[in-house]
Amino acid sequence: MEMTLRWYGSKHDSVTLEQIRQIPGVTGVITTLYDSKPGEVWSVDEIRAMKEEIAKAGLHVSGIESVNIHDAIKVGSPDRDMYIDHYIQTLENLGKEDLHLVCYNFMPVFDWTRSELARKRADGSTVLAYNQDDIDKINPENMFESIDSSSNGFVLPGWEPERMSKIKELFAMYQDVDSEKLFENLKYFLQRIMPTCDKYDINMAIHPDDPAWSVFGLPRIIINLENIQRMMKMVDNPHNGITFCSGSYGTNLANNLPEMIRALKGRIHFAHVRNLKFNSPTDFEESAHLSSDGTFDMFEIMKALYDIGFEGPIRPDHGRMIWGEVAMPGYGLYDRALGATYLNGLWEAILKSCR
Ligand code: DNO
Repeated sequence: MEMTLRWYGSKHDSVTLEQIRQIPGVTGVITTLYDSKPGEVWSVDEIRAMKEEIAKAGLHVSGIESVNIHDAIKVGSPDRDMYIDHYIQTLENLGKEDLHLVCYNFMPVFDWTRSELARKRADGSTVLAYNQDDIDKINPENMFESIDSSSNGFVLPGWEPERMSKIKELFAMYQDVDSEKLFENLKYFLQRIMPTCDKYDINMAIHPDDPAWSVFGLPRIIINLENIQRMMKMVDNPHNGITFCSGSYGTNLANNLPEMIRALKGRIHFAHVRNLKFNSPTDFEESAHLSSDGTFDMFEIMKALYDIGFEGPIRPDHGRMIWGEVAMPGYGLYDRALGATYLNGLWEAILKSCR
């Protein structure tokens, strides 16, 4: 495995490449073209410039998170083929630039969802948190006003003001899209892109829906082992794989994370590893990565990845806000650096004890 950190680009991230370079054991970054919109073609020049900037800092691009999918593809509207053509062109350009990992998601309207961006914990740190009762009180069509104001002006992906102005339209687009239809549209998309993935050896790594159940009445399908297996079988190609995100699959306590990892051998192309602390099955907060601070046994998760021979990039996932840092919720430097170091420590211990 390779330890990496997600980086939002020099224009948007408070964390610098120089800082990332100084985290022991982190050699790559996971990034994207943050100013591109879903449906746009990424040019070779833009991809090359991104790679060069990162290489100058002594790091490399380990994978793209994300090449986002246009809603037309998710709902299967008549113009989807044009957007899939654009996606294929972007994949080709990434392949030509020797980039071989693409994380994406197939969540309708929103990406990951939390009800609080800065819940205060006993030690004074703040964390992202989710409470179903709070979510149930939100009318998605007014949700921009509903989100808590303690987040220094940051919003979750998918909740940007420019999208919020179109929210009614977005919900209307998904009106006739249930889980079956979403599966069908995902299959159509994957079938069309696989020849390009084969040609350039690009691993597609779908990110789970977070939380792993339907939110605001919208269908969510990438939520458990059964559905992942269905997705892999319907387009049975090793390039059709997943991002194993412990914090997303872990939102549903019925998901046994180490067991899932073992069952998905060969199809996990990327791993997001973090912990959650549950206060009830529908109220959780994003704890420190350490096993004892949350609900998951992080050793067992790393051990399962080791046992399946996982060789892809791992990134510590959302971190707490600590030591007075002001950054995008979940994506500050300090706690993610602690997370990377802890995960590297677990990995070293596993490697040495399994020799
Ligand atoms: C959350 C992230 C997700 C992920 C996308 C992938 O922190 O893991 O936003 O990047 O769902 O497309």
